[in-house]
Amino acid sequence: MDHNYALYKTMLVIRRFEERLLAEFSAGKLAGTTHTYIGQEADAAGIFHHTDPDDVVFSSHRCHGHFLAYGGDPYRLAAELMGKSTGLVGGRGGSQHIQWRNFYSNGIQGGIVPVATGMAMAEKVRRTGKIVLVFIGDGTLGEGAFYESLNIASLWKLPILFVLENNGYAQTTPVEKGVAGSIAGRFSAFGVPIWERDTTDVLQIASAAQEAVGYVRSEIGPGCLLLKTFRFSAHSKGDDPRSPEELARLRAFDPLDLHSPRISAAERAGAESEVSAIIEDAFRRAESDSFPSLDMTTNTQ
Ligand SMILES: Cc1ncc(C[n+]2csc(CCOP(=O)(O)OP(=O)(O)O)c2C)c(N)n1
Ligand SMILES: [Mg+2]
Repeated sequence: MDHNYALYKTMLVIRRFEERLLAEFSAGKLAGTTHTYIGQEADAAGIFHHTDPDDVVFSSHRCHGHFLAYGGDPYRLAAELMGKSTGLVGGRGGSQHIQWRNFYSNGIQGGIVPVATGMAMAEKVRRTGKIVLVFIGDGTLGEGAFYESLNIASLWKLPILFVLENNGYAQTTPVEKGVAGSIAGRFSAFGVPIWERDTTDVLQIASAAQEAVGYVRSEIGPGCLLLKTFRFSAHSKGDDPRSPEELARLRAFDPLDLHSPRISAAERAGAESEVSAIIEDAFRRAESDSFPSLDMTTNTQ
């Protein structure tokens, strides 16, 4: 598949999945909460364009986009979000706690970082050639375990790529009010090299990811991919202190709009209809599936 088309389609799958998810919530079809990746699609699409299928991934509360770009099935994710037995973890994990192949997510901010660091050590000891990617947000820089992990990862030269997606907010707190000093400085203090990009252009993110992933895989040590991005939707479903004007201004950074001129109008239309069929099928099948048994002693998967 053409490089530009593949990147566009990955971003479109994420965008349409998340839009549909918000619509399902508004229609009262889903319980709990969710955090969507709308606006940040170029990060996941660009990064997973240059990873290996067996690499290990740790994601956070905002995991759907990472999971879909990793190659996860939208139907199994939709079923998980609906609490169905066909979901990724039998409907028990919901939006933030999913697992499939080497993909793991956990909603406790920073909680995944030491676990990911330990997994990187395991991959190094077993000489598998796999690397670990761990995604965190700007608001997670306040978690102490993150710095302990950076220290160990650097000392022991572990194959882990820290991906920091700085979307400017931790829920409703702007980054300037929560993070002192320089973000890059927090990595360089531990001797971790940084690939920093202030763009939502998927091609630029993909090329930075290719370099960073190559460095980490070469067994020299950990790396950091430091990406500036923008979330267009609320933190979860309705909590957004930003004005309509600010949200409108952000649309200039829409990664799909930036990338779409690189493919033809026919390709754009083709991607739209293919993706819309995938999303429709995912949610329709998930909705008709059954809920797991409430008997906790049985394995529902
Ligand atoms: C230890 C912990 N504290 C608080 C929360 C509640 N919480 C969930 S996401 C979030 C903000 C996260 O901000 P950031 O790391 O920037 O990620 P983003 O939501 O912007 O993707 C908060 C406070 C949590 N999940 N875990
Ligand atoms: Mg943030």
